[in-house]
Parts: sequence; structure tokens; C-alpha cells
Amino acid sequence: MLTAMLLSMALANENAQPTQGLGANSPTSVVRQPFVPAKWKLVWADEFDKGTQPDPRFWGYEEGYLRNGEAQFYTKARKENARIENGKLVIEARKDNWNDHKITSASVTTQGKRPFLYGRIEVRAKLPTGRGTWPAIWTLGENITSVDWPKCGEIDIMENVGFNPKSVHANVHMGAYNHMIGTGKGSKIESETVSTSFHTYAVEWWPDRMEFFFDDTRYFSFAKEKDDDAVWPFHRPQYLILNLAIGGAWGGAMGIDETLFPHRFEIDYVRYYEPKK
Ligand SMILES: [Ca+2]
Repeated sequence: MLTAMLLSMALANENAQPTQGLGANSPTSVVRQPFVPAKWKLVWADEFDKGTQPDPRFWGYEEGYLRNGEAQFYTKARKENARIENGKLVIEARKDNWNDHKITSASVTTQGKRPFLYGRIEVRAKLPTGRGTWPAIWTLGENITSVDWPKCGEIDIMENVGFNPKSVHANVHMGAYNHMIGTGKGSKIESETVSTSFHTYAVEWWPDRMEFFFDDTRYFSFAKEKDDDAVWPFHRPQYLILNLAIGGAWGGAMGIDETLFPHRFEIDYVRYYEPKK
């Protein structure tokens, strides 16, 4: 259903579809700003420590070939591509020719199940690496079904591409600012250990701004200019997406190393906090 919707959107609107970061760069100050638990109240979390597959109360699946000309087929509720293992959500991209789809992977989302509006969304994860990988932690507006992309707004909490494995990207997209028209807003930070260690990727979303974190470092901020959906659609709920794409417009810009499969994107938890009053 979602596949058909996104495909029809793509056809009706050429390339106007969620395509995530694509490397915008906006000036922003980089500051150390450790998380202070006393200032926040945990209101929801998935620690991925129960069951064998993502909890269907909170998570659904995108299915099919969706966007950006990516090489993977996203499967629905297939353990080989998305499973709970050792307290982690493992999203695995495989070259397994399942149902004649050469490369399979998963994209799990909270669409219609767990909306987010303001607060801190924090995801602890270890990224895959290798040419062609494109893991992401991001959100889209729940109203995408009525207003389409980019008007629904998109928050890219983390994107990384395997041919440039040290760079962690944060971006936002909306009607007035998005990469399709060369006005994307975002920034990046460098790390040597995103594929060897777990790190925390977070956005702190306020009614007038967003701040993006890699561990204890704030490396991108985006402020609301005015009350106008074109520049700030972020007064409405968004849903979270965790996916591992292979190839595509950005991830595949330097090709795909097909000798490296399977690739694993491991997510230790998702935690959602509201600021204490
Ligand atoms: Ca966990």
C-alpha cells in the first residue's frame, strides 16, 4: 500500500519523494552538550530486548522498491532482514535473491503506530560499512498521505554512506528547503568508529528549533523562521523510520561492492523523552 502510494507519488510528481539527505551543508556551531537525564522524562522506549521481530504494536514495514533508485527490495516481517537479536534490532541487507529480488533489506517505521511531536528522539546504533551502504534514522510527517513530500517535513537524524564512512549527516527537508531545489539544510560530523562502536544519534525537537547530536556533540541546529508550513511543518507529528538502503542516488554514487554482503545495521534502542516542566 505504502509502496504503491510512494510510487504513484513519484510518477505524479517526478522526483519529488522522500530522498533523505544528499549532503546539504549549513553553517552551525559545533558544541559539546552532554545529555542531562534530570532535565528529561522518558515517555517511550523500545530496547529491542523482547521477542524475535520488531514489536508490531510500534513497528510496521515499508515494502518493495521505494525511492532513490535503490537496489534493495524491502521485505515485510522477514526475519532474515529485520529481527531482534541479543538485545538489538538487526536490519540486515542480504544478497540472497529472495523471490527473484537480488538484494533484500528492511525499513521499519512507526507510521500510524507511534507518533512523535517535539521532545528528544535518541537512537543508539552501530552502522554498517562498505561501498553502497546507506543506513538511516529519520522521520516523515504523518500527514504525508495528504500533503505529500516535502510538505510533510522530513527530519534526518542520521545518514551515512559507505563510500564516505566517517561522515554522519543530519538534514531537514520541507517545502521551502529541500535538496531537490538546492536549498537543503543540514550538516555533518566526522567519526572514525561509527561502524565499530555503538553511538547515540539524537534530535532535540522544540517548538522553535531542532538540535542534532552525535553522542554528546551538537553539530547541527535548525531554527523556525516563522509560522509558515513551508519553512516549519514541524508542529505536526512525525513517524520514525529505521532502514538500511543499498545503492541509490547517494548510497550508490560510487557503486556497490557486492562482495561484502550481508551488511548489518544494529540498533540497541530508541528512546523518546519529553522535557521536564
Ligand atoms: Ca537494546
